[in-house]
Amino acid sequence: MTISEFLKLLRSVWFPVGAFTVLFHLAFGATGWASANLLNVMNVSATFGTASSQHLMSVGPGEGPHFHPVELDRMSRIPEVAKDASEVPQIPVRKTPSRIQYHLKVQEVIATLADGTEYLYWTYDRTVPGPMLRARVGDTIELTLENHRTSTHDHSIDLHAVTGPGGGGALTAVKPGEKKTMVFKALHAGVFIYHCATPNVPTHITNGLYGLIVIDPEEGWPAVDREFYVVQGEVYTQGGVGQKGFQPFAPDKMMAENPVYIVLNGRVKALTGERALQARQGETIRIFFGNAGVSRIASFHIIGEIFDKVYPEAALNRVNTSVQTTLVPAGGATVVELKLENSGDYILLDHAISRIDRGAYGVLSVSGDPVPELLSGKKGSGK
Ligand SMILES: [Cu+2]
Repeated sequence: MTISEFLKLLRSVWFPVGAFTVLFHLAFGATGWASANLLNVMNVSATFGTASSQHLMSVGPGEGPHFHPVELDRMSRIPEVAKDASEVPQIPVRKTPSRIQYHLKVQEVIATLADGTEYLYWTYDRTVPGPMLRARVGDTIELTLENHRTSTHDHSIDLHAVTGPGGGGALTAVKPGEKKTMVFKALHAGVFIYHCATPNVPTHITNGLYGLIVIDPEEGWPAVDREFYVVQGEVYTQGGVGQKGFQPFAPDKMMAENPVYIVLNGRVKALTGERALQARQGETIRIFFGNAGVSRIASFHIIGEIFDKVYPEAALNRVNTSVQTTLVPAGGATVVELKLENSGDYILLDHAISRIDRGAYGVLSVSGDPVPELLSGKKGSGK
């Protein structure tokens, strides 16, 4: 064998393995997503399928998008998966950092997605989004992640508030029935998405494994009367919008970035009726708003209101004033503050407004009296 033949042979062996290893480590860090071993990475470049599961062609890290037939009788059903927007933890303003403990449990559950439509959600603590976590900048957070024994998949958590490989994803990778604890320090104040980082990552996120962690600045936030917690997410079902019955996950629609539903707090109408955001005229409110993606950018807007303040991308060094609509990237968040001068119902939505027909809306209900100086006239008879 000549030297050039030897080098050729070496390249042919090294390239598929070595190049993938290098790219994978560059993209995700040596330990991030470490549970996705190299064999998995290489296997996904082939399409394969069985009667029980179908994997899509993928060049992503780890297992490709796929779904398993759901054994409906074996999964737990819960009456409500939507997170109540008023469930915002409050922590006192402190002069010094502290140590905070959180315990989250991943559980896969069947719940209502829309009227007459059910979906198998993967949840942190049985709600979508998962609980809002909160700490102060400089705090040390001890986070335990537990995976319910009935889970059909491994799970994990990557918090965008973490500084370190994978955002903690590899340190919290748990098999069904396991739990693991990681400790991290919050270096940056702001509002950060957290999500499952177990391959196939977009599948785990879109199924419901996401939420927000708020890291309060040292001096705290400006005083408001109420705070709310809203996260936009996408759901990819095999049936089209409004199709009744249990709807399995549709990996092909996710790959095509064509969500069937786009929802606020987990399901269609999660923030309407008795579950609307409730406030009183004259109050000032703050909304922590996140976008879990997995494909679309959100254009957050409240019909009939103007954001007095927006912290763009939830960055705290800059405040924009008098904003109508603010962009929230996939995997990002924003903070808006507004004084409620008038009363009535205000629709919050993604103002890529065709999405309201996919569920991307909720209601802010403000009790009080109409203010004719702000808006007056006679309702028309038209529809
Ligand atoms: Cu997961």
